Amino acid sequence: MAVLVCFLVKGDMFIDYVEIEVTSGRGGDGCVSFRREKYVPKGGPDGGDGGRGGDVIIEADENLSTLLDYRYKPFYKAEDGQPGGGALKSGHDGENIILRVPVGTIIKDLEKGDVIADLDAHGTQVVAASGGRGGKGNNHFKSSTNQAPRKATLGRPSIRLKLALELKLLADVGLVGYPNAGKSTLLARVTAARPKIADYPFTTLIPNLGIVKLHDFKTLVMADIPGIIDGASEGKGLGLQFLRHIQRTAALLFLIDGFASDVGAVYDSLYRELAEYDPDLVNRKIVKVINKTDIIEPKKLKTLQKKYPDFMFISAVTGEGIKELLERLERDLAERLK
Ligand SMILES: Nc1nc2c(ncn2[C@@H]2O[C@H](COP(=O)(O)OP(=O)(O)OP(=O)(O)O)[C@@H](O)[C@H]2O)c(=O)[nH]1
Ligand SMILES: [Mg+2]
Repeated sequence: MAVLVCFLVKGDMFIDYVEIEVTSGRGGDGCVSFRREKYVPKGGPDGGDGGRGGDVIIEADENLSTLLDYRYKPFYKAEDGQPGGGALKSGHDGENIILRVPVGTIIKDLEKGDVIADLDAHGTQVVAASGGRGGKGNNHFKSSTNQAPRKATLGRPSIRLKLALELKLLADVGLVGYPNAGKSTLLARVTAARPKIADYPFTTLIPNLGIVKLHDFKTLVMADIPGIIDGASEGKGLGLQFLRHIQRTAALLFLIDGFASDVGAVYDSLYRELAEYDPDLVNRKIVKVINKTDIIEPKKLKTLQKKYPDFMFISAVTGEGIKELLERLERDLAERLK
């Protein structure tokens, strides 16, 4: 896991969605042939069967971290089966092809809109397009009334599919918050990731991952995603498309700018947007955090702390409260981090 994420964080390009076209192999045709031997004028039928076409298989591989390669090479075809031959010779089966994708890749049939597979463990496979069966040789069609059948069947056709490959990041904790709340600053503070940080909304346009080092060499993966605003579930701002990256995190960290005029209202609206997108999202550990304590007047800070006893208070810039926050995450995720 650690290797996978390091690569992602360091890579300058992050590809999480590609469309490809795959074609399975066609089945080889059955053969029409008759035995020819010396002194046997009318040999029986000996046409062999066609070979099976190759499958297109997709397999999750923990050594991969991006779908980048598929962007450069979007077409894949498995080998066709060979036709059958005389003397009952079967045609060779076409070779399967195996496309390797990172663990956490979801495969969709673009035409039907169905999810074909959700490859969430190393080594899991799906046959995306099966090869065509081989045709039968005329040997199969011999009967008492027809000793010399001229019939054989054709191999079954190949299957061509347009697929979408979509990679969900596998993170333990997802940061959610309004733009400018300080999510990327927090990620940079607690991990080696260096996301772009700036004093304007929507600085983060693609998700960033970082590894947080905890006690006893334990680590957790934190995902920083673009800011969410009111109405995001109806497509406002950058919309909620990035939420799919935190669909599998064990915990969500709601980060709220302590300067917000109404911290409670910000929390409620973030919660609502997420619940509208997917009720399951808010059905997990939620850690509520107020950021930027360094620029909140001490008196106002005290009032906030009293008013929101279930929130943690931090400054991603000075590091205040960060140790406690990490300890809290370690406790909350103890089961998962074992
Ligand atoms: N004073 C102070 N400023 C902070 C703190 N955390 C973040 N900031 C500032 O707030 C601004 C926004 O920070 P970012 O980390 O880019 O915010 P973000 O939530 O990632 O924003 P988006 O990517 O746009 O969603 C930057 O100018 C940061 O320097 C903090 O604890 N204290
Ligand atoms: Mg950001």
